Amino acid sequence: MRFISSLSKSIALLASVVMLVIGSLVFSSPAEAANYTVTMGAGGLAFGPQKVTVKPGDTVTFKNGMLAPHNVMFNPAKSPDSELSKSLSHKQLAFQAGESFDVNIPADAKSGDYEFFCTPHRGAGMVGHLIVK
Ligand SMILES: [Cu+2]
Repeated sequence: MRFISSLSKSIALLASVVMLVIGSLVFSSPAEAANYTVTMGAGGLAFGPQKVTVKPGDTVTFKNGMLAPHNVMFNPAKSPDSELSKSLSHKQLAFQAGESFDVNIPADAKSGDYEFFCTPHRGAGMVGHLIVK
């Protein structure tokens, strides 16, 4: 009986260690969501940087720089997912200095190159790329 009792204690101890290891793996493995900032009107009528690489779950903050107003419209024809392209778009123009808005990349976002532009300055070449890895 004493043997069985100490055996069951050892099993219980082993089980708790296994649970601890599994628990730490589960909670540490998902990469933390990152936040990136893109300036609208960086050194002229341009996004800065013009290319931002993100992972699903990340957030991109678009912030007014110079020569406002700006907005961010994703081009459905130049993206791997036209529906997502539309939902990521921020049609409303930002007029105020330093004004910003966030674009959240959904957890199920399809990877690829999403092209976006600023409506008033598209002709001037204000175009950028969001690369979802
Ligand atoms: Cu603009």
